[in-house]
Amino acid sequence: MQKPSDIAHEMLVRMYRQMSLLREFDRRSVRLQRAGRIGTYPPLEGQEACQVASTLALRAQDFVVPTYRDYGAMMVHGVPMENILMYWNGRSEGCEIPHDVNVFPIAVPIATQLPHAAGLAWAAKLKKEDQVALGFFGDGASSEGDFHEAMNFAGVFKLPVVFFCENNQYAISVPFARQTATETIAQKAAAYGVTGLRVPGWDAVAIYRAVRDAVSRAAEGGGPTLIEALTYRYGPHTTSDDPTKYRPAGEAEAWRERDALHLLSQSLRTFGLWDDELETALAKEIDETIRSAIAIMESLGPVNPLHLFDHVYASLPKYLQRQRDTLLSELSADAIRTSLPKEPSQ
Ligand SMILES: Cc1ncc(C[n+]2csc(CCOP(=O)(O)OP(=O)(O)O)c2C)c(N)n1
Repeated sequence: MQKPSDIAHEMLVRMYRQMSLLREFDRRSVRLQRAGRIGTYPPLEGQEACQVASTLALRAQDFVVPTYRDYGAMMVHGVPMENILMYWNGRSEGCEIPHDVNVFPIAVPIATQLPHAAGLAWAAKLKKEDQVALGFFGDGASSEGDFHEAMNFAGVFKLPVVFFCENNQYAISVPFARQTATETIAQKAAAYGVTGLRVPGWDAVAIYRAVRDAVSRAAEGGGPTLIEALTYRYGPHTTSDDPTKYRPAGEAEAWRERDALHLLSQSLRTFGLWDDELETALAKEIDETIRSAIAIMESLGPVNPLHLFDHVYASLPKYLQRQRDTLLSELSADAIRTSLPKEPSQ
């Protein structure tokens, strides 16, 4: 890679530091899940550049609209790491976004966040506020109606929104070739009068440039962009599945040969911006950051499953009240009940 003349060196180093933090956070989260210290977890290893470089190209006033795998983007835009751990530990506190942070909560239903991103952009346009929404989605989400509706709406109203597809080649076990008959996802943009482009998901600089340019175009009234980043998740879809059942042997290893983190590290070293001493200091800093986030998450004690019923209705409908009563009696009968906080008397 040539030393970029259009990106500050501090930004390149920041990208590398954030991507390193994210990789280590992800590996430890998988281990926490295996040890029963958090619940099901969707690993992102392989997709660090997609999430970090894209979000670093935003301005603070812009919005990040994530899926369940985009907590890298969420953290870069200001969501504390411990909140992400709390979310995957089943805590409602994990859904809380600090008030001054422009990040939407995690979306688990596929593609529903894309009309939200378009809606945010529409609101910004109507209110004449200089804000762009960056909505993430996977290749699988491009088969959902919500994707097409969001693209159409954004195209018709020329909204300041960037749709960012992390094409990690699989929707759980469904490979890209079974997902769509088109050669790329980026080309679908043409059908909606939207700018479409494809970038290598292993090239953090290319991703940064693509999002930066799309954000300025959107902010200047040039309308939406669909960016497809070619990437790969090295691990399972979530800690609940086994990718060896649906992926050819050696495929993940082949993708590792163009690993985004490794490539960026090599480039920074060639440019004289990184060395072993900085790497050792970074590893120590990352270790402390993650340990502290885990300690905060674990200091909250065991999760109360009855919280499932909180925060949706002011008063529970009868059928949910019945479900809550059933769960409460099952928990009472179970030994686990002894470790739960006492029910407040109503
Ligand atoms: C509306 C809806 N349908 C089905 C599911 C089940 N589901 C969870 S993840 C997933 C695959 C999504 O793949 P993709 O959009 O490529 O994202 P990735 O997980 O690869 O990041 C499916 C079908 C869901 N969560 N929501």
